[in-house]
Amino acid sequence: MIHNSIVESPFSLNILNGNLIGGKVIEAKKCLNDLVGFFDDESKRSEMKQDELIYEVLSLLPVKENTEGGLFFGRTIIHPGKVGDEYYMTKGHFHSNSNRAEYYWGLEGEGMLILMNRDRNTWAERIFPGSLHYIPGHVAHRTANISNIRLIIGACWPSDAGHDYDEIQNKGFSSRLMEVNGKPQLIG
Ligand code: PAN
Ligand code: ZN
Repeated sequence: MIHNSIVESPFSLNILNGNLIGGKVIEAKKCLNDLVGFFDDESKRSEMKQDELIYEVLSLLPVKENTEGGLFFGRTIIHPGKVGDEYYMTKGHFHSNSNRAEYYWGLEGEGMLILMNRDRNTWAERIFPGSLHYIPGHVAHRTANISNIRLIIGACWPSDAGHDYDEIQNKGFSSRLMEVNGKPQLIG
């Protein structure tokens, strides 16, 4: 039993790049071949190098998935690049427990947080080192890298949020973030 003693936290965070150490940290990597159908130009995506790494996620899970009242903490790196004119991005999801909110913040690089509500209205917020984003419940979220370097973001979400990819997998977001005349623009 811990009684009246000073203990070290089992977790540590590299504040510069979001690397997480300690506890149960799981890693997920997504390559181009994991993203079939997510980009506008599927034929271009299918002609590209399929094992190119697009994004990688570290998630710190101090409690079991679905625990009510717990919090998870994550770090996502989105590598720079485009499929045609569309920036590399995460799949995007609603939370399975749809009303669960989330915080994102920018650590490195420049990007866009693309948000879509249940009425399929889409908008975006610029991500930069120090930017802080509150994602309300019932809002789908994905991040796109609009810079030439890695985009690194941190995230914190409830342990009973869950991830629901179905609507995005089937219908996408109502707008896509494309490069138009060298600048990011929401199209659609
Ligand atoms: C994030 C995302 C992470 C990867 O941790 O899961 O950035 O994006 P996809 O899950 O859409 O592939 C989060 O929003 N958690 O809830
Ligand atoms: Zn989320």
